Amino acid sequence: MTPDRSEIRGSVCPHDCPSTCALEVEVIADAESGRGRIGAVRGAAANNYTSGVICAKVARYRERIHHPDRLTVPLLRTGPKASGQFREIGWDEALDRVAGAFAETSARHGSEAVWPFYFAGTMGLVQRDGINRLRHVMRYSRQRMTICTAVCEAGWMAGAGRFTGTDPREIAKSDLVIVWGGNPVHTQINLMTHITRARKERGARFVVVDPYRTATAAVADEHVMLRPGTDGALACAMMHVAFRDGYADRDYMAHYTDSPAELEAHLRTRTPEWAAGITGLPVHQIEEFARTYGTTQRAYIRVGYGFSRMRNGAANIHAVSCLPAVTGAWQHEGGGAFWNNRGIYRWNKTLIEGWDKRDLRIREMDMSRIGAVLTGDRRELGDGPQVHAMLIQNQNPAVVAPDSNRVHRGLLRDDLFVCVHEQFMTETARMADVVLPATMFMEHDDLYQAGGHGHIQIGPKLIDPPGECRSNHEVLQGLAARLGAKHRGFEMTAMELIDATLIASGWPDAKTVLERRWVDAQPSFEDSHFLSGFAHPDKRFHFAPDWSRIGPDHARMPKLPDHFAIIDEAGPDRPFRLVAAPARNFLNTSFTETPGSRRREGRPTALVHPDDAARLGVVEGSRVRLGNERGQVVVHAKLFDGVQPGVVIVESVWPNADFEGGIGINALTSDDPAPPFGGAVFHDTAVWMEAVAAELALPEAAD
Ligand SMILES: Nc1nc2c(c(=O)[nH]1)N[C@H]1C(S)=C(S)[C@@H](COP(=O)(O)OP(=O)(O)OC[C@H]3O[C@@H](n4cnc5c(=O)[nH]c(N)nc54)[C@H](O)[C@@H]3O)O[C@H]1N2
Ligand SMILES: Nc1nc2c(c(=O)[nH]1)N[C@H]1C(S)=C(S)[C@@H](COP(=O)(O)OP(=O)(O)OC[C@H]3O[C@@H](n4cnc5c(=O)[nH]c(N)nc54)[C@H](O)[C@@H]3O)O[C@H]1N2
Ligand code: SF4
Ligand SMILES: [Mo]
Repeated sequence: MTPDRSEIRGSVCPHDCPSTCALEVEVIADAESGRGRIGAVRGAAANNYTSGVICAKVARYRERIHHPDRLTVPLLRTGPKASGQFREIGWDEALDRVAGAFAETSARHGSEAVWPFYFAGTMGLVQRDGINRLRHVMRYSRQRMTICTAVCEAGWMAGAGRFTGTDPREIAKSDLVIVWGGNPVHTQINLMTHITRARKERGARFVVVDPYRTATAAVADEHVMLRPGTDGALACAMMHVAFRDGYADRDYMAHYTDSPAELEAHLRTRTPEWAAGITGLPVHQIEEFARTYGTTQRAYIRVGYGFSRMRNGAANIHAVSCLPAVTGAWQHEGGGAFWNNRGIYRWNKTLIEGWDKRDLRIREMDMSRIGAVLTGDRRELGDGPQVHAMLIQNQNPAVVAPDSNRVHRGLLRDDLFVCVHEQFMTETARMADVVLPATMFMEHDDLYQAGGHGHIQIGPKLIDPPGECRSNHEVLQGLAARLGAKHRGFEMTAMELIDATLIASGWPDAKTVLERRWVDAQPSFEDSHFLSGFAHPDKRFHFAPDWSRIGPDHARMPKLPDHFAIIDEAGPDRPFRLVAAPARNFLNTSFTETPGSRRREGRPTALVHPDDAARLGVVEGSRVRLGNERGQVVVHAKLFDGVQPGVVIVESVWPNADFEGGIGINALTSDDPAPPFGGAVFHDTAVWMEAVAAELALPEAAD
């Protein structure tokens, strides 16, 4: 018998994670059938950000890609919506039905009644963003991209003006590393490689600012365990100490910032005592943290996404980003701050997204408010038509969008046609009229940029997909042909789009990138540290941003960094602040289908402070009900002293079906848009909590 052949091929992790790991994949060719399958998946050692490390869930990828529950054929709904009753149909019939529904909707209600919907289930630029080409050519409603990064974008842009920052590989040269509102042990493990290097080689101090003792905080030298939504107050007090005790770099500020004198005057009342009252932190911890930060030149702040998911998130991100501009840490190797590198890639996405056909007068609706949109909220619909048809790719809004109860009411509307293109029968797919089977990243070609570092990479197709799966690009081509949507991008293969986009954007062509494996696009030291100026016309960092340039809801933003008191404060009716942070073994809802991840996560769980538990009669492992005006969920309690009393953590995002009652954590979260630009506020939720009495086993009723 001939043995199976195996070889190691290069790839890129496509998941929605700042690490965008360079992968080495064992591809095994079956000796009999010749079909490829995936063996071990490892991080590429030669990539100096990935450094050979990847997370465990992707190392186990064969569990996901060769999962018996993969969708493999198009399906048509035969029972009521969400009944799970479907029958198999052919691709031609499926695409005819979707195109037919879109054409009919456009004819009856206007093209804005069609809302193509997507997010970052894959981060590949071709397969993720190609849906916009169909949207723009057909004049369908536009989508405001708010669910993940909008609040960070607003807060970071306000001060620095450009999405880049100190190269994360420079962390190895830092003496103080602060992970602020992020949990890299769960969400981007590679960051820990660079932090570990700094600790080993330089004895760097590692501090985590987070409302709970995450797996990252547990390994840090110090955990600053503040109340959720109070980072602005902490940052202000730190800057107050810097001015008061002489850690502020006045020469730097005079040269590089807009209004240091106003800032200093404004911060005079923002004392550590003031911040202690807001953050719940002891005064001495704020003083000491401020002194450590102020006296360390090589101080690196890794700004996470977590603390942006608040109504005051943009103000808090901005306040934290002011710290290195006050102390001048930007000037030093290993110093400064970093949120995301998306500003460095200068993509020309005309071919991928159809920018030449984009018309900014067409209605744009907030994706985080999909529930509001689909239930007819005029604040989103404007004076345009109701949405009557959708194609959903790379997102699972029935689970991940805020205010799930409203989202479900919308998705279940009888006068709404929904096509979901998916890898698995997600809860969104179950609510659809037509379900199309999608390829996974090793089954199609795509181009990737990294948010958390500076590499451009190509992930080529390595194996054939199971059954009849098609890539997003192929589905869009099929719909375009039926709808008469004309654009050069529809005529090209994915690899041709990759090649042409690279060249049009001034990068090496696809062949070169494939040969070299990656292009290091990190700007120079000067540009990454903003030493040639910040990215505003006056070249200065803005302590006093012009928020009106950032978003429409700007009038109430604080003029200078502050505690912006608009969060969903706890009160007598809802005494707890809920944070719904990412779980380690899931990635959003991806991997909730793999047995290895499910086993490790256990079950939906609330981390409850022992004092709160004692007061409510909650014991380890018992059931608790969390609720507010939007909904209620039941989870099991785990007693945990790594939070302040009054704060509850539920790691996410479990499918709704895993909760008693069939509704998950986002039944509690709100779709209030965070000012000034919008954005979802997943960690800004006040709830009540009660113990659920253990059910008595009742005898069956006799008749
Ligand atoms: N409670 C709570 N809710 C949250 C968050 C939280 O922290 N707490 N985080 C929020 C954030 S930051 C985000 S970004 C969202 C993310 O929410 P989602 O975008 O829904 O999350 P993902 O699981 O990354 O991807 C969604 C789907 O894309 C599919 N997919 C992957 N690749 C492809 C492909 O090539 N083609 C097609 N057609 N489908 C594909 C996957 O199978 C998966 O079901 O969730 C948000 N929701
Ligand atoms: N394993 C895993 N990895 C993931 C994901 C996942 O679901 N699971 N999701 C991916 C996606 S889409 C994204 S956007 C990234 C997000 O990755 P991160 O940047 O890590 O952001 P979050 O996951 O939202 O939250 C991180 C931390 O912020 C904390 N936090 C919440 N509120 C506050 C606050 O007010 N102040 C402070 N200081 N901290 C606060 C939370 O407690 C949590 O520990 O991760 C990606 N990677
Ligand atoms: S750490 Fe992030 S990018 Fe790297 S393999 Fe895991 S999910 Fe993918
Ligand atoms: Mo995200």
